[in-house]
Amino acid sequence: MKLDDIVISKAIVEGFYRDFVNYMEADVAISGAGPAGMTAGYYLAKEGKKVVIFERKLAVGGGMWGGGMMYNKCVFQEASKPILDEFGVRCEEYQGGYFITDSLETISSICDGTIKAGAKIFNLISVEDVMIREEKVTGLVLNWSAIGEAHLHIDPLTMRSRYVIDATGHGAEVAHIIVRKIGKKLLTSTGDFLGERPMWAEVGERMIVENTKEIYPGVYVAGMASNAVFGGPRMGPIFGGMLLSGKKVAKMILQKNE
Ligand code: 48H
Repeated sequence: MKLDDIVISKAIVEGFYRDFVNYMEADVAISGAGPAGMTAGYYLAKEGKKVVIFERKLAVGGGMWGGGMMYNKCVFQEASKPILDEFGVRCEEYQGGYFITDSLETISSICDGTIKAGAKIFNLISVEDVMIREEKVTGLVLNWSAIGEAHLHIDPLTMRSRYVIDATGHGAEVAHIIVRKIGKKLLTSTGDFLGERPMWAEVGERMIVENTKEIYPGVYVAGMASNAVFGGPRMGPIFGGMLLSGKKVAKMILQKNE
């Protein structure tokens, strides 16, 4: 077989185009492919939902790659171990109930599981706005991350979904967009974004799951963004809460049964 450069190029462009058009309508659109966003995507896709995840960066995995301060180990508490097992991430018990994993194995296994469960991940695409109809978020506004980096004035494209999950980490970007565009209408005590509190692993990990909630009709928050929106502490380099939060948000959306 002789290789044709143009066939290679056409295969890429047409293959991508087909996927992109297909995922312009989905059941659930997730902003951010960190541990929380991918875990949510996995559990939703596993139950047959049409799930798309948009990730700003070239690589998925968010804040997991560097473990703690570039020591590339991740720590998980016992409650999250069944999720690690489900993804096939190997772990070692460091001491009573604390498990350590290799961060690269953790990310690649979660990513592999999520995609194989049926969720589609688009990298290099940023969520820059939301669509709101009758006081409900109905989809996301997307642009190539490189366009933002280059400060080019180029209009975005849109996609529609029944539910949106803000899994953008510390930045809680979707929540910020909502407050910026339509005012203090989040489902928090003040309607505003409450902001992340100082480090406290024990409380931060508990609250991250409690704070995994709907923040505006049609929008849920998961992972670090939950504590940023609802005013919970950061927890440092322990990642079990991110997986538990991703699993919880998937369950909440599945219970809607729509
Ligand atoms: C598309 C976007 C956009 C956007 C951001 O930061 P993440 O890893 O978030 P979580 O919640 O899954 O995990 C948090 C964890 O990594 C962490 O930071 C911890 C535990 N910190 C504790 C502490 O004390 O510091 O992933 C979010 C992802 C990233 O990959 C971003 O690039 C992406 O979202 N993202 N993608 N459009 N507007 N904003």
